[in-house]
Amino acid sequence: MPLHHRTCTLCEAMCGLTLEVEGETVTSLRGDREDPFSRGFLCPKATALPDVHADPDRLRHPVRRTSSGWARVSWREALDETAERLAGIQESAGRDAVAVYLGNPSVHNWGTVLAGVPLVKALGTRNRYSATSVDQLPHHLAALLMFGHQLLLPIPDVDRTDFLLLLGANPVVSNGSLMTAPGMPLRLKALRARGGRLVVVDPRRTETAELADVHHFIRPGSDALLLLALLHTLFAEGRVAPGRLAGFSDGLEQVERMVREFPPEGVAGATGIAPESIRSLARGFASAPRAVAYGRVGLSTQEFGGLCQWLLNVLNAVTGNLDRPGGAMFTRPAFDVLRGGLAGRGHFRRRRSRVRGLPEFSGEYPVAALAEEILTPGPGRITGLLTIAGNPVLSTPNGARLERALASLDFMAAVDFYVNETTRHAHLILPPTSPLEHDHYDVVFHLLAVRNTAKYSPALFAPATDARHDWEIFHALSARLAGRGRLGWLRRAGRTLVLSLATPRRLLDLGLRLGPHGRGSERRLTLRALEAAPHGIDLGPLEPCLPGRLFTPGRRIQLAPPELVEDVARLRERLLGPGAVAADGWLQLVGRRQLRSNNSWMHNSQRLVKGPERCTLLMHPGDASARGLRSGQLVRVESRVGSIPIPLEVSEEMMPGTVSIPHGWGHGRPGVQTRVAAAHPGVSINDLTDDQAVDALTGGAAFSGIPVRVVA
Ligand SMILES: Nc1nc2c(c(=O)[nH]1)N[C@H]1C(S)=C(S)[C@@H](COP(=O)(O)OP(=O)(O)OC[C@H]3O[C@@H](n4cnc5c(=O)[nH]c(N)nc54)[C@H](O)[C@@H]3O)O[C@H]1N2
Ligand SMILES: Nc1nc2c(c(=O)[nH]1)N[C@H]1C(S)=C(S)[C@@H](COP(=O)(O)OP(=O)(O)OC[C@H]3O[C@@H](n4cnc5c(=O)[nH]c(N)nc54)[C@H](O)[C@@H]3O)O[C@H]1N2
Ligand code: SF4
Ligand SMILES: [Mo]
Repeated sequence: MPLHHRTCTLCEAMCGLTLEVEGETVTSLRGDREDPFSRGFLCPKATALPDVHADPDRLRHPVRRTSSGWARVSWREALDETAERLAGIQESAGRDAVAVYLGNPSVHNWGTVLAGVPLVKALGTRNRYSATSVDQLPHHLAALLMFGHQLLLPIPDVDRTDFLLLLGANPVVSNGSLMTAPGMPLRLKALRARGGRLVVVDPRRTETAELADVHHFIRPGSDALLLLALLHTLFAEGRVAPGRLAGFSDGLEQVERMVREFPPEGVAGATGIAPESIRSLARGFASAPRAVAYGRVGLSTQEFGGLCQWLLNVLNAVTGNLDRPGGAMFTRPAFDVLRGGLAGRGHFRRRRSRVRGLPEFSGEYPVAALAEEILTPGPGRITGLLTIAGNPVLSTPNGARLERALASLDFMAAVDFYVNETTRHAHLILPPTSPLEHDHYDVVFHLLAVRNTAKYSPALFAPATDARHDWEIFHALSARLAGRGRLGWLRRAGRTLVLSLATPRRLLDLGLRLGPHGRGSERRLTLRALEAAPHGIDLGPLEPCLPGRLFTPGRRIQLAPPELVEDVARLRERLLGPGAVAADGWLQLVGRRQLRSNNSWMHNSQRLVKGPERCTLLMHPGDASARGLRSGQLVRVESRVGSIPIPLEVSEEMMPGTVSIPHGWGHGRPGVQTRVAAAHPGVSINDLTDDQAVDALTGGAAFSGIPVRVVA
């Protein structure tokens, strides 16, 4: 039986898989040992790829919501009606009356990445939203302001470092994020085995913290103070040594002045970390030959997420660890969207959202504003919505309010293959092919990988008759909108011709040829060469590339961008000011991820949900006994916006005063058509998180540290 090799598209790790099939059934799935990057590693979630493909609940043709349930409609009807209704709303109420939301899997699918731009342009709305503002927005802001391009993200060189400082990340479970590195557990063990140090800062003693030399509990939302105190210590003890970076960096003195007022003693109370521990962490980091600090979801989705990602970059830079092996490095992917202006550099605060005045970032508003933009009357109100590969009812703050808003829309369409908590509100659902039915190349994650590699995966199964790929759905909608006068250039150039030329395959081949390993290089990489190497091609370790790769004027690193420096006053006021002490009896809520879940859409695989109930509230024994609560008991958790019942799991893992709930659960809502998930519903943490709690700088959701009460 021929073996099929492909990249797993479920999370960011890009593991190579080897599959065997009989007819339409996958009979075996294992890690591909010959994949030069993942070398056989895979996690239990990979089995969900065949499960999703075979899932009887997966939609295989467009459907319309009717009073008696979902009814099949033809593609022509579904596409015509979607384009007509969206355009109709825009023609009567203005372009911004239609909003679009792009969810996480859209970055794992080359079709949505490459064909999404013309569609969003054809819609021409300012009401663009995505999962970015509940995820990695602060990384893009820091990259834009410091390095001049929103996608020039520094990646921790885990395989060569001697000291890894991890804050608000749990890569043993998540397998890494903005750090594509298949087999993170093995890579962390290898770091320890070569004598390197791993330090984890997290309000929970996570699976990653279990592998660490040192773990520090930290009060949720206070990491920016810790980072300022680390920088303070480095300056105070003369340990600042940016090395060659000094020649092309601005703002070092400003940073020095700014951190003066944050000695470790001044932040110990707010962070919960002792001054001596902060000093010793700073010393260990600065004296390691190669060190890197990295923070992920727990840092990005907090009230000072913007400050955190900036200060992490500064910490790496002032210790000379930016752009050097073993530090934080930049990639040179074979398909380099940073070259030739394919991806815009980005912009910030060009305008503000209508109701709350939250800032745009690169043309998107924060999704925490979506519900109010639908519910608040007046000119510019959203009455039509297109969602693509997302489930914002479960994944964005105050999902219950968003759900009420969705129910009030004049028209909603979704490009998705499940009737989930969000898409059940759509009038029409347009389902794309399954992940095994289309070719794949990681346009995004090669850009974020700890090593330069390239791999092309052909489709495993031919698409079912009458099935459409995401990009075909997008092209069909774009063409219909262009026909109504949108994208004048597209109409003039002949829309069918242009769109039929711009297939993902053609764009990839062109991108590879124009890329750093293409035409102008020795390797002369093409799509055909990739197709001849089914396990993927190794393109070598990350290499220093600054200042050449900077996009700032004069190619200089901006260590102290004014927008970020100004925000320090807000931090000081909020966390060190008089009102900073939490009221008695309140706990701080944080989230967590689980090995056999992937955001909200992996719970319809029986293999992944079996076993004991996983959607539980973790609480420290001291907090449980103070409330007379015990493990296994059903408790009620209440926040400003909502209240949910959930089983309690008492655990020493938690920092006293904090509790944790995994996100992505809550499938008990009526009308959801995922039968396995509905039998293991859990509850949604985002029925507790607050749409009003955002990082005022970026508008990103502040999930970390939501105040809650817990009662029997
Ligand atoms: N409280 C709290 N909330 C969080 C987080 C947290 O840590 N805590 N994490 C946040 C993060 S990091 C993220 S990324 C978001 C995720 O939030 P979202 O992106 O809104 O939601 P997902 O759960 O990823 O939903 C993915 C949907 O895409 C569909 N899908 C899968 N593959 C494809 C495809 O190829 N094409 C199309 N068209 N559809 C597809 C699935 O059927 C599913 O319905 O959640 C965020 N929400
Ligand atoms: N198995 C699995 N893997 C996944 C996903 C999944 O759902 N399941 N989702 C994928 C996605 S979309 C993403 S974005 C990545 C995310 O990847 P990670 O960021 O590595 O994943 P999380 O488990 O959310 O880790 C966040 C950590 O931050 C901690 N934390 C919360 N608040 C704070 C705080 O204020 N300060 C500090 N220092 N820590 C805090 C939490 O306790 C948690 O341990 O994972 C990806 N991989
Ligand atoms: S770690 Fe991520 S990419 Fe690797 S097998 Fe698991 S889900 Fe797939
Ligand atoms: Mo994410």
